[in-house]
Amino acid sequence: MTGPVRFEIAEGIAIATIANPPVNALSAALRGALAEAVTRATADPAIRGLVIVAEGRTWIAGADISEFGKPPVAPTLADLIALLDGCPKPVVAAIHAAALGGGLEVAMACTARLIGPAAKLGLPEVKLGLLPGSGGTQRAPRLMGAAPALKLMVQGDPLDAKAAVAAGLADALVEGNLRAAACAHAAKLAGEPLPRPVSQRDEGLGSRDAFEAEAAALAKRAATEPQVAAMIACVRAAFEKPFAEALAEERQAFLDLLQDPRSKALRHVFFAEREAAKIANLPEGTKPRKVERAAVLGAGTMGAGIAMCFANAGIPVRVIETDEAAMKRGLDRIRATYEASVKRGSLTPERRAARMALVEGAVGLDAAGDADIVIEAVFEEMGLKKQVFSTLDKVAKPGAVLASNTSYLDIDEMAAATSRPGDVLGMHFFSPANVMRLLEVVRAKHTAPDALATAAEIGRKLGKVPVVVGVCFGFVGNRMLARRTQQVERLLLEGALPDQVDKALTDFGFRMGPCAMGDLAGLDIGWRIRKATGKRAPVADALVEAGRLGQKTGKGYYLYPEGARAGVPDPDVAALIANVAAQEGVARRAIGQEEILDRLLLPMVNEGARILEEGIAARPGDIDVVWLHGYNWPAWRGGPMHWADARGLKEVFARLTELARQSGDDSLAPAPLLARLVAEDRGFASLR
Ligand code: 3H9
Repeated sequence: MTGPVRFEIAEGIAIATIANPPVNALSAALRGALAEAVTRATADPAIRGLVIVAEGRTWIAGADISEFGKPPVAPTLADLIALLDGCPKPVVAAIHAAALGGGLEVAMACTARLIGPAAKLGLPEVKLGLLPGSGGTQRAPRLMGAAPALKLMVQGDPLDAKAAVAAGLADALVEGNLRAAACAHAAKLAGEPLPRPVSQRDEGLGSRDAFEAEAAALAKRAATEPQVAAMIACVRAAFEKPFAEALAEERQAFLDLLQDPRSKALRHVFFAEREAAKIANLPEGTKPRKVERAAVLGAGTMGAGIAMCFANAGIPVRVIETDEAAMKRGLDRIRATYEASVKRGSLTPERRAARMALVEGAVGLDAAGDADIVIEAVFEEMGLKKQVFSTLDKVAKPGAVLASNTSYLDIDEMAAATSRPGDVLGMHFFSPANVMRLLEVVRAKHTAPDALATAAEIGRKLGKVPVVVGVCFGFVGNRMLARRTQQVERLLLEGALPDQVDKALTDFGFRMGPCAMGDLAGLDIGWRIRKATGKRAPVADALVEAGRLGQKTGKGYYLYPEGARAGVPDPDVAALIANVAAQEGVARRAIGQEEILDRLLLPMVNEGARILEEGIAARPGDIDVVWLHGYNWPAWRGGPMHWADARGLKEVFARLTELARQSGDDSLAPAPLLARLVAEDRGFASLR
C-alpha cells in the first residue's frame, strides 16, 4: 500500500503507520487509506488485531481544516469512525504525540489507547468555532465522564499524557517502545472476548448532576459562543438519547457551525497566523543569526517590558541607560512587575529569581558591545535615534542585529546613520511589551534577509507573533489606527458622546472602546505628539487642556470616581464637546450606532487596502493578525480585512464613497485596490 498509510503484518497483528506530513491531518487520502487498513484487517483471517501508529511531530492533528467548506469526499471521517467502532477485531491506537480533534475521535473509536510520554490528547474545535463532529461529544463523555469531557471541549487545551490516563481518556502510559507495547496489547486483546466499543459504554457518562452544574457554569459563554451551546446540547443528548440519534444531532450541529461566519473567521485566523510566520521574498535557505545575548537601550516602560520578554525566554539581557539613576529606575520597574506576578500567583519566587538573574543594568552604549541583538527604545525623536544608531555602529559587534522599537519613525533614515544598514530593522513591540503578543518586524530598504529572519525568530522565541511589515509612518497597526482616531474626533464633534463611540466597538466585540482606551493610556501622550507636529484634535486637545488626562487624573473622556477603574459618562464632557463643536462651527446631530461603527472601521479597511497596494503588508491576513494581537480585534470577527470580505467589498466600497461625499474628506474615498477588487468581483482573500 502506498500513500499516507503503510500497512504491514507482524505475528498476526496488522500495523497501519500513518505518514501524512506535516501534521497527519485527516485528509481524504488519509481517511481512505485508514479505512482500507481497517477493512483489510477485518477481512484477512490471518490478522487478529490492528495497531494504528503514526510518524512525525503529531499523531493526528485532526480533520483537515483546509477541506472544510468543500464538497465532502468519501469516506468521510464519520464513515471511518463507524468502521472502527464496528470492527470485530481489536484496534489499538498507539499515540506518541498530539491526538487532536478528529484525531482523538479516531483514537476514541478504537478498542484501546496506549500513549507515549509526549502524547497530548485534546478537542480544540472550540477554538475554530466548531464542536467535535465525529462522535467526540459522545465518546469523550463515555470515556472520562460527561462533566470533565464538557470541560475539555470548552477549554480546547489538550491534556498531557499523565492527565489523559488519569482522566480515563487513555488506557496506559508506555515509557518504552510504544509500537511493541501496542502490538502486544492487540495480541492480548485478540485472545479475549472483545470489550464493548466506547459507543456502548453509557455507564461511563457519570453523574448527570455534575454535568448540569458544569453546563450551568457555562451559561454566559453559551450565550455568545454558539459552539459552546451546541456542545452542552450534544453532551446532554448523550444522557437522553440513543447513541445513533445523539450522533446525528452532533453531526447536524457541526454542519451548522461550519456555516457560521464566526467559525469561518476563526478558521481564517488559524491559517492567517501560520501564513504570517512565512516571510515573503526571503531567499531560500536564509538562516537566522545566532542570538545569545541581548541589549535594550532605554529603561522606560517599553524598554523594561522588552527586557522582560528576553528574560522570560531565558536570554540574558542588558538594560542600558544614560545615567545610573535612570538605569536603577528601570531595574526597579522590572522587579516590581515580577513582584506583582508573584503576588498574583502567576509566577513562582524561584522563577522570578531566575529571570531577574538574566537582567543586568548598565550605563552607556559601550555596554551593548557584546550583544547579538540590540533594541533601542529611547525617546521617539529622529535626531536622538540617529545619534543612537551612529554610536551603535561604532560599538556593536559585527553581525549584531540593530533594531529600533519606534512606533512611527523611518527606519531607513536610522539605517543611513550607520555603515551597516543590512543589520538595521524595526522591532515594534506593543504596550505592555511583556504582555501583548504582536511584534511588527519592520523590513527597511537595505535590511539583510538573515537579519530579518533573526528578528522574526527571536520574536517567536519571546512568545510573540511576528508580522513582517514595510517602512511607512506608523507601519501597519498605528497607520490604520490613526484613521480610526481621526473618526473618533469627528464623531464627537458632530454629535456622538464618548460612551456611544465606545459602545459601538464593545458591541462589535472589542474589550474596550477608543475613548476608554485613551483614558487608560493617558490623553497627554497624543496631545504632546500633536503639539510637536503642529496637528490638532479640538476635542482631545480641550480635554487635556482642562486637566483631564485620563484615569491618572481621575477624569478624561469619562469620570473616574475615587478608586473606580471603569469610567462613567460626565456631563461636563458633554458640555465641553458642545462648546468645542460650536467654536469649530460644527452643527451637532444624533448619530446612530451603525454610522458610528462604519465610520470607525471602514476607513481602517480602506487604509489597509492602501497598505497592501504599497506592499507595506505582504498579505491581507497579515493585517488581520496585526489587529488581532496588537489591538485586541475580536478573533471571531477575523480581523479588519476578513471582516470587510465577509461584509462584501461592494458594500464597503459604496459606504466609503458615501462617507467621502458626505464629509468632503477625500481620504475616505475607496482606495484604488478596493475599486479594482470590486470591479473584478473579488475579495481581499483572493490576494493571498
Ligand atoms: C476537527 O478535527 C473537526 C472534527 O471534530 C470533525 C470533522 C468532521 N488541518 O501549527 P503548525 C497545517 S477540527 C489542515 O505550524 P506546529 C498548518 O496550516 C481540527 N492543516 O505546526 C501548517 O501548514 P503550513 C482540530 C493543518 O507543530 C502546518 O500544518 N484540530 C492542520 O506548530 C504546520 O502547522 C486542530 O484544531 C489541520 N488540522 O503545531 C489542531 N493542523 O506549513 C490544529 C495544522 O502550510 N493544529 N495544519 O503553514 C494545531 O493546533 C497545530 O498545527 C499543531 C502543530 C499543534 C497540530
